[in-house]
Amino acid sequence: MKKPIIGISANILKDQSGSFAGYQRAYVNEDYVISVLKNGGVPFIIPINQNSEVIQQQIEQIDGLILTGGYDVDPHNYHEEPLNKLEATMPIRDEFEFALIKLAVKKKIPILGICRGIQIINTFYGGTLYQDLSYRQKITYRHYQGDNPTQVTHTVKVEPHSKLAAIFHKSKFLVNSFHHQIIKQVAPNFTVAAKAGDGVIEGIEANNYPYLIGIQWHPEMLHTSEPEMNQQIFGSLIKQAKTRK
Ligand SMILES: [Mn+2]
Repeated sequence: MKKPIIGISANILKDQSGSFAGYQRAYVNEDYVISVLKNGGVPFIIPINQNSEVIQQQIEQIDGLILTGGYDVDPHNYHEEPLNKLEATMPIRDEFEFALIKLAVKKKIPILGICRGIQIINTFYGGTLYQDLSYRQKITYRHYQGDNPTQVTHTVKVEPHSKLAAIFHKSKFLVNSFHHQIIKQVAPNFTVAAKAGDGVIEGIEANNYPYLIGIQWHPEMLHTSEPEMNQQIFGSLIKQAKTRK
């Protein structure tokens, strides 16, 4: 049986210095590629573009989709003006990923959103975000940890009977955390499946779709330090993608 092809939504990196300062590169962090390879999928990077025919054909190539981390979601997409602590946005990436979700769902392709990925899913389906976690009126953990991506820093509790509970076989564990935005209102027809100990939403899943899951932490960065967690989540996506082959 052929391995399923897992699309990974790309980002655009602008060189900050060197001989190509300002030069734009289409890329993903290699940890996503490694995580797909390690768990039996074929990684397929999907570059940002604005051609609907091209996006349609990109989606036709894949059996599973990973929506990756990156820029803040443009708050206009959830009907807010930019607040002071909003960081860089990239509206063309929002539009591109909205199109990916829309077309992938038509084909019943399983979707895993990571970090920005959970936020773009929630926004696409009508939920809202805190533009910065300081706008939340409660004591909140540090969700943007230092620079060690392989370290786990805060607790996540998984809701019993959720899809995430079945994926992780555990109700409580430590995760890494690299986000300054968080979900405010969960989109209709989605369930909160995981929360940090401070109540911040760390996982959501669609009620009426086989596999449409978002998580706020970065299991792809944990393929060496927390291999079991990495295997459970990417393994579950790839297993679901196989059912489409
Ligand atoms: Mn967090």
